[in-house]
Amino acid sequence: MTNNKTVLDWLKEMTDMCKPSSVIWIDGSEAQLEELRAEAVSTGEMIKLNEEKLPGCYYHRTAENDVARVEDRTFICTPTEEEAGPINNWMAPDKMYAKLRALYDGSMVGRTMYVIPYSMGPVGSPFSKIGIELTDSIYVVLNMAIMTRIGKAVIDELGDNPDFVKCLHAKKDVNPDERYIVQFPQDSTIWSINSAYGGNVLLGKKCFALRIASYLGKNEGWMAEHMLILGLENPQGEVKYISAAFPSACGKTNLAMLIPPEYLREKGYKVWTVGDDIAWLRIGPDGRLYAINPEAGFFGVAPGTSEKTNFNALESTKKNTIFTNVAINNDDMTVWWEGLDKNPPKNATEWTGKQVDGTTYEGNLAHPNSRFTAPAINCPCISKEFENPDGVPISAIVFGGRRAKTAPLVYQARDWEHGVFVGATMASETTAAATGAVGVVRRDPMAMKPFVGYNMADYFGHWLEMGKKMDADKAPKIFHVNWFRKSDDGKFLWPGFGDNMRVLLWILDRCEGKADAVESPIGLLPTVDDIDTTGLDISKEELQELLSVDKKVWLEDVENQKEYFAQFGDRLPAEIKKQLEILEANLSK
Ligand code: SAT
Ligand code: MN
Repeated sequence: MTNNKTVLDWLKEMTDMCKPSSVIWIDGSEAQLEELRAEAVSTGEMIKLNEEKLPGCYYHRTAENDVARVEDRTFICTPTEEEAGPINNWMAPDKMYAKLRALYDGSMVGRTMYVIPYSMGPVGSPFSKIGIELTDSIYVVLNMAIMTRIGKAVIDELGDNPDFVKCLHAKKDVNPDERYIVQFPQDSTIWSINSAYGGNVLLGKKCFALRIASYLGKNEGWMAEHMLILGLENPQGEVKYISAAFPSACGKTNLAMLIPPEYLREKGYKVWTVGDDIAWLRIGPDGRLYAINPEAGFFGVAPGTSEKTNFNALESTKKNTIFTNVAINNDDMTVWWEGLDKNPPKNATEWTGKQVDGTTYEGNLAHPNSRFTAPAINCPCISKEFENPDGVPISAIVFGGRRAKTAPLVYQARDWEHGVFVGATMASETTAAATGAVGVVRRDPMAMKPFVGYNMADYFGHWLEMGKKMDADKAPKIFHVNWFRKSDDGKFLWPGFGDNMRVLLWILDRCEGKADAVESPIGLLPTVDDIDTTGLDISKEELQELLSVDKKVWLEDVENQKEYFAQFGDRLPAEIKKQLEILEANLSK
């Protein structure tokens, strides 16, 4: 498929090591993909679902020990430990290469290696970057075909260029003790072994589009962020774009595909989805910040997705979708998960493969981190700008997390520097998207804790640098939201989902200088009258509680922030220290 010497030399080195019985180039044609689907069904790797109800849809089950990203086995192998920083696992590149070579050696004997050329971003866009993933898993090929642009057009676009991200994945025997997800940023190389689950093996996603890309972005003056991108259209037909960072499984897909409350729909408001997980951002010729979604599909959390919570996501999964670790309704070969509806199938296959009566079953039929891989073009509200090679201009950047108590519903940073600090002090209660305890508060700056490909302190510095390159009136305004605030008796205070639009409207009005705000120790807050509660069953007192800042709780958080920042030592930008001092002083007044 190519005469690119760098590609061919690398491929030879990898095949000499992994020793596959055959090598197949993925050209991206539907005929080839269809053959692979048939093969995966014949070997049991995938199960064909009901062709009438779910045309083109397949089911895949991973090993029980292999159901989420494994952060403790994810490494950033920079030449020095300093470069990877204190929150990444690190090993010297030589040592890691040697260790992994031994594991990869002969790992594909008797198996086929697939060569997948793929583009993150529309092929040929100035934002886009090319990768090639070698894998022995058809599941990976078929997922990559949904999540990225693949095949001949991409390898043609690469031409003789030696500049591409070299990705190697071997399923091996899925041994969790020898599972490694390793990034070598200086070599633009990703090696993954002993997993067959989503984010560990679809190497274009977190490994490339965030870890490697954040490193490239720092060197090349752009940003790779864990952000959704949405367009909000007002009744005059003007669309403004917002990008928002939340940790995994905190509702990015839901926010990206939000359906406005009825009274706003009637007025003519609409939301358009550009991306649900990753944004690549560059400063455009006009000095504004532009974003593309480098992906071509959604790898969304299935549980909790319903007609009511996310109609558009559910619609997106109705055709040409791969479901991973959800439950099967054996009667009609459709899928089910907790929160889809109140009618679990009686005759069900649990995600582990166990046959159960779903109506009497206790526990989860679908794994809490079960997923759908759906083409973005299936989404009823996909933005017209989705394929725009120049991206969309960003008016507001929103940070958020799950905080039962601390963070108010919404507040605005005073300026870019303060906004970077707000992002840097993000924290959230953990979810099932990564292995480990669920519900524990952890600091997750810009939702990038598991995804930053270099020292987090330098990453804060890069954010500050990007701000210096934009005039204050052109740079996006920065906000923080928390949909998950709870009352003392443990109930969510805010309805969330479509009603989050009410908060987005305040945010955009602030960007245009049309809405009021009041100063608070942590930033600019709306008053209870600034958030439109038309048709909502929420009292002024409850809204007041949602917008309140408890200084005592915040001062405790400041202590935790200090401890967190201490690990970066002298590398922490002075500006972050300054912002921390301002916050503490404001709270102590
Ligand atoms: O499994 S993934 O890392 O791709 C999804 C996520 O955690 O957001
Ligand atoms: Mn994510």
